[in-house]
Amino acid sequence: MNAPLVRHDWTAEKVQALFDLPFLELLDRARATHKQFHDAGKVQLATLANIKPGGCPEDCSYCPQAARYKTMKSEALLPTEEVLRQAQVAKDAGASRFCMGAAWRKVRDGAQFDRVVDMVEKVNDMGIEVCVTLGMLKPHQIQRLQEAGLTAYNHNLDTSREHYEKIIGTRTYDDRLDTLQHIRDAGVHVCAGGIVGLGEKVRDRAELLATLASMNPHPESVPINKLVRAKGTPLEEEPEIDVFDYIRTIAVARITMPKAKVRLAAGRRSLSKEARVLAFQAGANSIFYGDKLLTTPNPDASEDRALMDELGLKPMAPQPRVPAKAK
Ligand code: SAM
Ligand code: DTB
Ligand code: SF4
Repeated sequence: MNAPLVRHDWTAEKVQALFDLPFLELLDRARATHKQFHDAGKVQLATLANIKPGGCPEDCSYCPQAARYKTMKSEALLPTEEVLRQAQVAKDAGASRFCMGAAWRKVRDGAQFDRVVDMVEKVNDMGIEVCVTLGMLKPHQIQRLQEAGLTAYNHNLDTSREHYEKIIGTRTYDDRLDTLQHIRDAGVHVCAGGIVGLGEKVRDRAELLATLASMNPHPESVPINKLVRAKGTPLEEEPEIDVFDYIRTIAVARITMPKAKVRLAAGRRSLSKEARVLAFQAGANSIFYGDKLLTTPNPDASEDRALMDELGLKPMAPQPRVPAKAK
């Protein structure tokens, strides 16, 4: 077995070759990489909060928060006190990262963004990592979030460039890449991953991971979502993918981006206990923790704690990019 290395010269062909490995061989390589670069006894627990639910003008075919599918009502930006209350609950439950999501196409300067910047500062002052996902943004906007103490910004590429246009028509792959570059340039950690089960081919998964793994440096976290087939969205009836195909994607993300936190993200509820264990074995070292994702259910926190106890896995301690301000 070749020694695992951090490389940035990945091509879709080289990544596809990993997907083509016999399953157990792939798992062995991913586990070896995981153990070389991480404490394999630790899992990052990241709790999600939907701070601005629904009403999004985009047409992402998978997303129940797109206004056009009339799947839910649009709600206002949550009051800051409510968000801070949720962050405290997450911290007390053992989460090391608090991720706030808004169903926005892009960030607009103004009172609402000012409030999000304030939330970031206050959550960071609680001594936990803070992440937001607010859609596309410009350099001066990520700069403000950076100064407020933001640890990471989540912005997913979702799939390959080619498959992307079958899933989203209201923005381009290059729009996504531009935002990722602004995040990197501002010195905020990049959280970027994708979704499997969008009707894509294995080749599309290889292209997505090759794009992420060609970045230098690699994204610090890589969420691998399994499509949650939300009622009322165009992908509601999309066939469920084979669980091993999902695990393979995690393993390949681990091998190609050895230092990243690879997150077993949306769709975990559809996995058996055994499949969740396989995902950890394939190199996942982060999960969304808490009973709800943004609009859909996640495994109960108590169920996750029980599984972690059974496997001897411990939660990672928070490592905010900016230390909390002294009171
Ligand atoms: N509006 C912002 C954006 O799109 O960047 C932030 C929130 S959006 C809900 C964050 C990510 O959640 C999407 O990029 C997508 O990868 C993921 N996501 C949304 N709906 C999903 C679903 N039904 N199943 C799996 N992942 C989903
Ligand atoms: C990510 O990659 N997955 C999260 C988070 N980043 C923001 C969102 C998953 C959403 C799943 C569908 C829902 O609950 O609405
Ligand atoms: Fe809007 Fe984000 Fe949902 Fe797309 S994924 S519809 S941008 S909230």
